[in-house]
Amino acid sequence: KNQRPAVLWFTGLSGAGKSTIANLVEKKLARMNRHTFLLDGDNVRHGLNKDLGFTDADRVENIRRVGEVAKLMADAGLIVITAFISPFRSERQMVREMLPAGEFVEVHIDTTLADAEARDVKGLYKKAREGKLKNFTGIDSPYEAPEDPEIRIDTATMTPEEAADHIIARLIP
Ligand code: GGZ
Repeated sequence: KNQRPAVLWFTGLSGAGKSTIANLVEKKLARMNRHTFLLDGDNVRHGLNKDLGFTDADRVENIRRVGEVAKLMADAGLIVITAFISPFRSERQMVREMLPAGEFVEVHIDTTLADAEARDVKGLYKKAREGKLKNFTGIDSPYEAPEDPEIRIDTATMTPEEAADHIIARLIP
């Protein structure tokens, strides 16, 4: 099937639902016979980027490498979906500028810190509050929300299913 390459760049706090929604988007696009690849912490931070932690410099390098891989895959014609916190505006801008105009689609999975912390699926916020986990995004490391993302998902008013459908409708009008 003819498809326009794109990089759907998810950004948002830990626990916002980036991975859940990204997985749904990928599954739905596959059903539409689109060729996709999902890059996330599970397949990148354990392999290509296993030398990197969560200092500011390591996060920037994490995102730089993910951006370069996403670019290669988009050059091969894929719809690439990435699910990383990517907390800094400047690093997301760096990836945007790596790609041909229009290919980078910033998707803000917008949740309040209070909501993410209340859910705390993995208990990481609790650990961060107790000082057992340093440089945790939203606690003692910043999250710079996008000012003008192509797509904004308000997790308080949309289910993951609705979010995925909305993203796909915006991508493939
Ligand atoms: C933020 C951390 C940290 C710290 C471990 N800060 O909710 P999760 O568990 O599954 O997703 C988070 C993931 C974030 O990795 P990214 O590669 O997306 O981050 S970045 O884009 O900033 O490079 C969280 C876990 O790793 N995790 N320590 N200190 N998240």
